[in-house]
Amino acid sequence: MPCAALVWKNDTASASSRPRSLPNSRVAARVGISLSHWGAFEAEVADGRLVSARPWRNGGADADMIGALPAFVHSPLRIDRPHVRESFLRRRERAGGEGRGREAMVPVEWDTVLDLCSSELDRVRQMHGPASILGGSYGWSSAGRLHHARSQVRRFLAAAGGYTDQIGNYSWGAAHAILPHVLGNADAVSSTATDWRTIADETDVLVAFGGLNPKNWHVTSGGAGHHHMPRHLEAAAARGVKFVIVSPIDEDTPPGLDAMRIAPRPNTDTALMLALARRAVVDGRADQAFLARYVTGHEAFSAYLAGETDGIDKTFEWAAAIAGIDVADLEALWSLIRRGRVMLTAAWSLQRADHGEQPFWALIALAAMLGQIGLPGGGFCFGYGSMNGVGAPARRGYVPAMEGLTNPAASAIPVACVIDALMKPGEQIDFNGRRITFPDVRLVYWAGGNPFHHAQDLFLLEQAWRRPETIIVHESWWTPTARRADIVLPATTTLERNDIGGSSRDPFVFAMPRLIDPVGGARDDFAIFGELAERLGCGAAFGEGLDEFGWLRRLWAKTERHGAGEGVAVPDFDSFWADGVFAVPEPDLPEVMLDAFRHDPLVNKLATPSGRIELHSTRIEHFGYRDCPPHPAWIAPREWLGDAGEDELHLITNQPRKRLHSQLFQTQPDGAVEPISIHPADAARFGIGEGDLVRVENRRGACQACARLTDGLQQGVVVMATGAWFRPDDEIPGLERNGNPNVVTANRRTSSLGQACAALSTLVRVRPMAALAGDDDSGRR
Ligand SMILES: Nc1nc2c(c(=O)[nH]1)N[C@H]1C(S)=C(S)[C@@H](COP(=O)(O)OP(=O)(O)OC[C@H]3O[C@@H](n4cnc5c(=O)[nH]c(N)nc54)[C@H](O)[C@@H]3O)O[C@H]1N2
Ligand SMILES: Nc1nc2c(c(=O)[nH]1)N[C@H]1C(S)=C(S)[C@@H](COP(=O)(O)OP(=O)(O)OC[C@H]3O[C@@H](n4cnc5c(=O)[nH]c(N)nc54)[C@H](O)[C@@H]3O)O[C@H]1N2
Ligand SMILES: [Mo]
Repeated sequence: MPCAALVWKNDTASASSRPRSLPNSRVAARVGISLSHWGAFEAEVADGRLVSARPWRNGGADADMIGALPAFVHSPLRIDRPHVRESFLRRRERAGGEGRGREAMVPVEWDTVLDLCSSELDRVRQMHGPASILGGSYGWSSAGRLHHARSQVRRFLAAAGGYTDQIGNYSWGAAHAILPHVLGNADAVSSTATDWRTIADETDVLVAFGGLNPKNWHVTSGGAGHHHMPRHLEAAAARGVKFVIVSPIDEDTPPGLDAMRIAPRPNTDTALMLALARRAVVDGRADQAFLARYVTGHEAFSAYLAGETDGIDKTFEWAAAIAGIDVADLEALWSLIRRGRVMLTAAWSLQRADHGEQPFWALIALAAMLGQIGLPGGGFCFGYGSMNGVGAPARRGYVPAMEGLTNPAASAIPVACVIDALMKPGEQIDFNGRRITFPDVRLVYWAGGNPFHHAQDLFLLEQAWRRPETIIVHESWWTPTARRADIVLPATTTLERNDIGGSSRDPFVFAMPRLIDPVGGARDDFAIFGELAERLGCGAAFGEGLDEFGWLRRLWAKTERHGAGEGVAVPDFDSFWADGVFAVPEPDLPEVMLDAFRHDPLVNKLATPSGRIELHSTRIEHFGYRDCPPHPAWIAPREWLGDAGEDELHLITNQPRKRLHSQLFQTQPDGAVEPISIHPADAARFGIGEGDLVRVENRRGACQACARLTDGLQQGVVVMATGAWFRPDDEIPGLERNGNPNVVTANRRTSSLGQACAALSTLVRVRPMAALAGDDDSGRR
């Protein structure tokens, strides 16, 4: 059965040469500048509608993603009015959750719905306590810092008496937990990265575990004016930096880059890193002076590498067998990195897997052996291939964040534990040395996220989602999450409100003026929460008496203060707003991660117990977790190719090329199904042809996908991007139609330490869809 895969007009960003005009602080500017997470753009507005959008000023943003904005903003899937689920409107919390996603949604007036929301919040807080309101509301929301929906909902729920929050994130949850034990904080994923200019100047070899996939450089959290990662890479390549790309798929090598490729089985990078570290010791290449001065625990770690604790010497032969590569690949890699200036990097994807703490810790251990941590262009760094702006020169602190409030309920769950929290109230779990007790969730409040995209095992989430008494969602579109709410409040998009936007990984701060009127009856999240706060008697705590521009001025004042502290001239708010953009001057010196520590490890000691880089952590040892030992270690994933059935394939679910997760899916043609990349030999084994509609399945569920045959990936591996909207089949239970791979990923976390998303450890079977009828039924619920 053939299928329509998703198509896009441009494969590369085309820059705009149109003149830029000043944004207007009110409606109806002809051309205005604004910002999305996928880049700054020029918006052309006519008759109150956004008619076209182009990347701003040769900024390198993806022209397809920017060009899709009019279809996005004016999509027929925009929610035009508040809606309430039919039986919930009649019976409130007694309606039960079974009808979510199935029943009709009834349009209601704003006043009615706001009364309903405030009385539900009040009821649940009075009867069950604030912790029974789950309001962590994970999700990217949109660019613009005042109207950032997730910040708004958490601020509101804190003002209204408290809620259960979510700790960490999906992007680098495991790193967020492990890095403070090793380096004293998580800056190496959240903010710090060695400047690309020092790589161009100093590096001899850059080894990228997980590759440097240019698709990920379309996006910056908060949005960016510059997308110059390809240029940084070109500069490095031009100077002769040798690149090594370690990834199961070709697409992780930027086009035109003459790189050495190693294609390991997914989730086996830790074994490669450990074997290289072992070889450093054996060859006498381990930098003993560095280890003695800056590192603790390398003796215990080296003993493990030698097999003194587990009887296994971590040789190249050992690692190559685990990773399914030739020993010669490791020899070649070792001969490249044993001398010269070496930068080791890992994509964030590596830690979004079973025991995802280990590859990041092992990378630091290998870099410590080579002794170049803290030197320009050397050592290690995370995420060069993960997001635009990692390692780009930019000053921090100029983009003001919306202020949060302390959560009086002091309740929180790890971000990826939503299903378990909903299904197992009162249960305790380990989490990074603590015990967390799941609250008794009665009300879920989500604004700015799409859990029916981002969570794993979505058919299980559907079951868990039936349990709460009340679910309130703010959305702009009828996403799968909005469809599964009891109360849906339509939110404006960034173009319909005034804001300030930008990212600490980019040298611009943007004014984001309101360019069109709210579409339909949509309201700003901020305005909705303001109304609810008034009804709940916490209006002053939430809004502090400020309106939209009052808040924008207050936020900008922070930027001005920050500039004053650094001797950078920042315009006053009115000039900034009239100019539309503030270009933050480049930092004087390129950033080099951990250079101060290297310079003086006593004065600038790390915030670890030893003040040094910890390759053995006594703190983690005391936790006693079987799934997170006290030093970097190889632990086989629960699902991987080393222990797979004859017909099982490893599914990588990476970030989509031309979407931001599930955002922009609504602009893609109706009936289009997400592609799955599969090796021709695997396709032949299962009778799959190019363009065939296939079923991707395991015991958790199945989704459709459109087969794309390519020998650009390792046999046994298949790749699907995330973000297709969850659309279960009406008749066949356990089958999803649009190609959302999170129906087959597992509801499992990295370890007791991180309790983080481990989506990238998934085995599946892939079959032609036509074979469905005669196939066995074991995959379906
Ligand atoms: N299998 C698998 N799953 C993954 C991943 C993976 O690698 N593999 N990656 C994970 C990662 S790293 C992430 S970050 C998550 C992303 O997960 P999410 O952040 O939940 O994904 P988005 O699609 O960006 O969802 C944002 C939602 O907010 C809505 N929104 C945007 N602006 C506004 C606004 O102003 N107001 C309101 N009320 N709503 C708004 C959008 O319409 C959209 O529905 O996914 C995770 N899931
Ligand atoms: N276009 C676009 N860009 C994005 C996003 C988006 O939605 N769209 N989302 C942004 C967000 S929220 C985040 S957190 C970052 C995420 O950044 P990453 O986590 O780095 O991105 P991914 O695309 O999930 O993975 C990068 C590559 O890692 C490879 N890989 C997967 N598993 C393994 C493995 O076990 N070993 C090795 N060696 N390689 C492996 C895959 O081939 C994949 O292409 O991306 C950001 N960038
Ligand atoms: Mo992410």
